[in-house]
Amino acid sequence: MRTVGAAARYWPKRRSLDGVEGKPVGRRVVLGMMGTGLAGIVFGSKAADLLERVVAPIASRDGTGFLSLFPVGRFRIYTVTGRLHSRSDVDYRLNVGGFVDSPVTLTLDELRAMPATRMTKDFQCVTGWRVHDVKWTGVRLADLLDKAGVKDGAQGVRFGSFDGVYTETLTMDQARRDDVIVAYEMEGKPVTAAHGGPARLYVAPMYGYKSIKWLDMIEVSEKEPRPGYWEVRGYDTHAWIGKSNGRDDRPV
Ligand SMILES: Nc1nc2c(c(=O)[nH]1)N[C@H]1C(S)=C(S)[C@@H](COP(=O)(O)O)O[C@H]1N2
Ligand SMILES: [Mo]
Repeated sequence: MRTVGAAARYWPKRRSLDGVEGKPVGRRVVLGMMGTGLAGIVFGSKAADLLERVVAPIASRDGTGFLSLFPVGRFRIYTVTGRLHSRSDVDYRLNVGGFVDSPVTLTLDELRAMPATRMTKDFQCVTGWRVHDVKWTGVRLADLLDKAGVKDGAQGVRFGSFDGVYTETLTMDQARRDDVIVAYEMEGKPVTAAHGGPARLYVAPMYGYKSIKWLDMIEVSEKEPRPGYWEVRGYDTHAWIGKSNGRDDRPV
């Protein structure tokens, strides 16, 4: 497909990695995907026209390869697929498996029935924007790992998204921290589709790219897990805020 006009900025040629097609996508296709993804979920079908005029100019890469669709409140919305993804609360399932004694599949109700953790903490993207004092509610990842029973010697945890593309990883020590949760509420409300609901990861001490959206798979690995989506593209796997990616200016 030929790339038209400004679309080249949004979709620069990428190396093909993880089976992801690296083809640039034409403007019409991008808008088509946004029409389905955004208009359907966020605004209702009538907004498709408006989106063509409003979202296209807002969507931009900020020089680091991140595609920001549009700002929502104090956040920017990121999605590497170029569209939003949604799953109803009823259809949502979270699989916890891999190198564990008893793999579990949780519904959203079952996740919500587990002991909840609340915290108010910043969210910071490695590209520089930071949202102060976000209220998070969710379940400690450690509690989910305990539920499935991690086998001795497990090295790390790998995460998958129902966007079908994005992945992330943590070491077992990182995964067991108190400030790493599977979040189902942000700012006192269910995590929206734009923010990766019904449930996303929130890794408080690390840059935003660790906080995978549309989380549906937690897989314990016996070996050191492979780096995630942005990490194979050059970002640090250990993404400590202020102490990674060449940034030491913003300590937590
Ligand atoms: N599935 C998925 N998760 C993702 C991303 C993404 O593109 N896809 N972007 C990451 C990055 S770089 C950031 S900064 C945050 C942005 O979260 P927000 O879109 O809720 O602001 O999500 C992270 N998790
Ligand atoms: Mo980010």
